[in-house]
Amino acid sequence: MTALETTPDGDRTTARTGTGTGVGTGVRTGVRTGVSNDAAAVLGQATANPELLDWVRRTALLTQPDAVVWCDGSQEEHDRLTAQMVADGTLIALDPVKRPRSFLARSAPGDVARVEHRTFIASEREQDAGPTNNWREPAALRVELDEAFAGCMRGRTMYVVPFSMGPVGGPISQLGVQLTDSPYVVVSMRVMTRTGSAALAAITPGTPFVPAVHSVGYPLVAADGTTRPDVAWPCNPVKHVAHFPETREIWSFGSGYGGNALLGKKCFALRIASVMARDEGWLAEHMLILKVTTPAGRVHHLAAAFPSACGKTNLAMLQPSLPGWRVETIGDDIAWMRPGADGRLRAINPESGFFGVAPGTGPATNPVAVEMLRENVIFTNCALTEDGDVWWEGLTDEPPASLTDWRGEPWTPDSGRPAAHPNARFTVPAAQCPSLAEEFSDPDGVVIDAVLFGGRRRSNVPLVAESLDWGHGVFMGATISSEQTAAAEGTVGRLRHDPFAMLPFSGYHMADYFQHWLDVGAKLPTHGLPTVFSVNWFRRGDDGGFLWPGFGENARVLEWICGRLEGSAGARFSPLGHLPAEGALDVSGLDVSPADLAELFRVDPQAWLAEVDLLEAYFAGFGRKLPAEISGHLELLRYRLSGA
Ligand code: OXD
Ligand code: MN
Repeated sequence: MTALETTPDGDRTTARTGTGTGVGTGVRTGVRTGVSNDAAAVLGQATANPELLDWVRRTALLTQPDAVVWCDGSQEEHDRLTAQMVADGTLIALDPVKRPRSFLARSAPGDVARVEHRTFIASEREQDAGPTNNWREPAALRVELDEAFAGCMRGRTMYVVPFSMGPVGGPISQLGVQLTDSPYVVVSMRVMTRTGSAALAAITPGTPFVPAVHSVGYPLVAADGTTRPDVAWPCNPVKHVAHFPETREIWSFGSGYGGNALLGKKCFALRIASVMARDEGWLAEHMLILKVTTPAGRVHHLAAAFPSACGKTNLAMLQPSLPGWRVETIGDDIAWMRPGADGRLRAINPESGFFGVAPGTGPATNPVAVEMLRENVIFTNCALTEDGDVWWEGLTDEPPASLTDWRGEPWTPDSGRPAAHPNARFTVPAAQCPSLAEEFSDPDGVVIDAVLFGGRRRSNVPLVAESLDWGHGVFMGATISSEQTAAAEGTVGRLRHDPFAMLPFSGYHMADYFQHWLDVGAKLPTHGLPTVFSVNWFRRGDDGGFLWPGFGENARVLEWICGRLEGSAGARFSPLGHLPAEGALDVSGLDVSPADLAELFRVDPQAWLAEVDLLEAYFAGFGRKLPAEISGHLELLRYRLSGA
């Protein structure tokens, strides 16, 4: 049997033929003309796990790399790969004094972001993917993938990257192995996950791991043996980011960028993990995690979901404007939360690095990140300065007089186009974050006291509101939205709903996902339930300006939230939940007028009744699967608004 054949049920993860028991040490093997059946039997084995070996062998037979390299996650390996990429033109080494041990990559202009329209959930049943995912029939998708992957690594090396999401062996952690033909992905995975020998050693026979296959889809040798030179950023115009929830597999083809290619992140830690979490009674969420210490020394942990591009990394690294308050970072993007033995939800950040958006990150918006990015960073699609450093819009008020832009073209402030791509990124180890909490590495995670749901709303949604109970909190998560287009003043604009900020990331039907949140809450004892809040930093006044200063001043909202957790902060009832009582939100010293403050919390029943109609229409798209409790909360909201 060759790798091109699959088992009758198409399950590539099932071990069929152990390929030996020898334990090697990252040996480079393979033959120039591709991995033959014989060569595959000696694929530089670094593990004695027959299932893992068999899957690596079968993938190599399918993709036909010249060589297979087992990655050990060492510094030596990182240095070798980065030096090779500098020599090949994939990376530019930045000035060793200005930005020590840091590199700039420029992607192909057609490969700059996640490709949601090419992201597939291939569950056995269409109804398990739901209306918000691109469903593909698994057998048909496997045929497409087999065609795309056949020979796609010819002329390249296939790297085997074992990794752990979360501390290796931790009770909330999970294991995976990514096969990739991109050395850029290998070095990025080393930052973003715990890669290497410890993860590999943990994948003993029978231990579940998520198999993730990735190719940039740019073979250097064609089937007929003709060759072509490599390019700085190989990729393919046709892209597939495919997930098989039942077999917990990931196959990604054609892109080298971000969430398309660093498969531990969105593909594993959200889409596949959300399915694991549904099946096993935990939560895999698109949430940052914060540790907040009050002036009295009380510690609270908060998890917060915001749609992409709402400043999650800034909030995760918030520097409180209020004296005596301390905010520390545990995660900026993903939280895995499991009920602990004491019935409380405990969370880890499964990642080990930050893959943040560079533009907009500057001394005023996120001084912690600016400090964090001083060394050991892989920048992608930022601009290059004349003295070998990087720049992006927002890093300094004044742009440099002359730059090389993200495409490699000369740029000046008069060029009339951004110097960095708007989705330019930094990839940096979490350990370098000056505000990192020591609990970041605790395998048992932290107890989550509060969950925050936020959108980017210019109207209607108050600065902060506390849910009435868990079900109402789940309703708040289900109703996160952002205005798609600028709203006419005082009216509700076209809303893009992004429930739980998971719209592109839930690996299963969104209505089942709501039900799962309700179920998790129903199983937790009352003392284990975090309190749920909704927040909105983006409300605007009549003049179109933001009503709330945001950034470090968001600490004032955290202060009220912590006060509610401790039972000391006052609240008043509103149709949307509990709002801060008169004077309970500290705005002293802020340039927020009493009128603006009132506007930040104004609940306009007419505008809200219109929004309830929009929500009802949105929820109707989930059909019969929408939990009755969610539609019940919509009706209760309508009722409360009618009486307001
Ligand atoms: C991200 C995203 O990159 O949410 O984190 O898009
Ligand atoms: Mn994200």
